[in-house]
Parts: sequence; C-alpha cells; structure tokens
Amino acid sequence: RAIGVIDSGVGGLTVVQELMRQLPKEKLIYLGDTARCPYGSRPAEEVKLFTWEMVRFLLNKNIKMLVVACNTATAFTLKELQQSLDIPVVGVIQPGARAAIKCTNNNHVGVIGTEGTIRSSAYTNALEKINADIHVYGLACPLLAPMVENGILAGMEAKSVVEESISPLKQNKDMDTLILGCTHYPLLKDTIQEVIGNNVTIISSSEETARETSTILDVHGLLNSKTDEPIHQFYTTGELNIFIEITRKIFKDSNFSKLEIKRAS
Ligand code: DGN
Repeated sequence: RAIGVIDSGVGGLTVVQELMRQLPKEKLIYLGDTARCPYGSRPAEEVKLFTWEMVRFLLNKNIKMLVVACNTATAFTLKELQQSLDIPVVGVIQPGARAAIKCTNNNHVGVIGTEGTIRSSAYTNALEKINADIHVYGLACPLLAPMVENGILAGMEAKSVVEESISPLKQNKDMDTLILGCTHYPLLKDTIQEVIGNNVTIISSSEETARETSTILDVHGLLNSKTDEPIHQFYTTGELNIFIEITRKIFKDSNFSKLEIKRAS
C-alpha cells in the first residue's frame, strides 16, 4: 500500500521530494487540487470540504497513511482527519514549528503563509506549545502560491513579487528564523533568502514532515520492506500539461522518470 499526499496544488510536491529521498522504497500517491488552488483565501468550511474530497479520492486508492502537505488544510482539518480516519495522518505545521524551535537562537521567529494559515494562528499555537517565550511574527503572502502555480519560480518577476510580499518582515531586526508556512514557498526559497538576507535561517517543513512520516510508519509496522523502486502516481484536478511542466521543473530527470502523472477523475 502507498502513502497518500494531498495539497491544494503543486506545493505538496516539495514534501513528496523529501519523502522520496528519505523513504525510497515507499510508493506515493499524490493529489494536487490545482483546479481549485489557491485554498489560502477561502473560508475554513470550504477548505475543509475540498480537503475531505481529496482525502476520499486517496482512501479509494487504499492508502496506508495520509500526509496533509498543505499548511492551510492542516490548519483547518488536521485534527478532524486524525480523529475520523483509521490510518495515521500527519500535517506540516507541527514538524515546521519543531524545526524552527531547534534553529532559533533568540526566540524571534517569523512565519509566512496563506491568509488562512496566518489567520488560524496555527503556527503561533504550535510554537508557543513548545516554548511559551517565543515571539512569533506572522505575515500572509497571498500572491506567492498563485505565482508558483503559474510556473514562475525564479527571475525578475518572482523577485519583485517576493520583495513586495515579505518587505514588512524586513523591518524586524530581531527575527533570526523564518518558517515557510506554505508548501509552495520552498520552490521560491532562493529568492526568499536573497530578499530576507543571510542573517535569517529559512525553515521549510518538508524535511521534518518526511522524518515524522518515517517514524510513524515504523511505529505502526507499516514500512515497506520490498527492495524494488516504486513508480509514484501523481494526480491533478486541473490542467494536466501545466502540472506536468511544473513537476518536471521540480524533479530532476532521474526522479521524473519514476512518476506516472494523470488527471484525477
Ligand atoms: N500549499 C498550500 C499551503 O501550504 O498552505 C496552500 C497554497 C494555497 O492554496 N494558496
């Protein structure tokens, strides 16, 4: 059985990349709801509804575990999914918060994400739960995920949109760590680093999420013991060609050949 991974679009592929690296024997089934992306500015109820639709699609494929590789969906539905499903479910917020706490030297942490994620205070809550003395600076960047969905990952346009989006955080001289609280943002990491400066360490939760996935599979005795290399199935609800093009940009040739990409129907 495979690990199911969902996102509102292509952002969750940054988590998939890390899962493929850390768990090379595990088959992955990915669903990106690119037709309805972005989720970030939608009301909580709508995000929940769409997330459940994606989850049902993957449950029909008989997955053994679910990774919610979308911060917005994690913020609004993780608890409910963990309570209702009889397979293990992980989100991306707690792993990201843990990584930031490990990294910060002065407890001043910034978070960028969608409007929904920032409004939900999910990161502030997760960070404060680990360390009550933490100072959190949240900033919604509604322009970034749609830009990535359009395949703009670098260059002048990317730089000026990133600059405009994150400039309020640049005033903050204390912040030493910045969480990329949206799975689309690691695809803009170099540009974000350039704009925010080298004094700030950038955290993307993909690595920690993959680590947590691996631990959970192990604890539940669900790790795949077969040695053959799996072919992963990727599904999109939207334009197949655009999805394939962005996927090709994200995955190097050797990994791209391990993917079977289709429209979800
Ligand atoms: N990739 C999603 C997230 O991590 O929040 C959301 C992107 C979006 O829907 N705007």
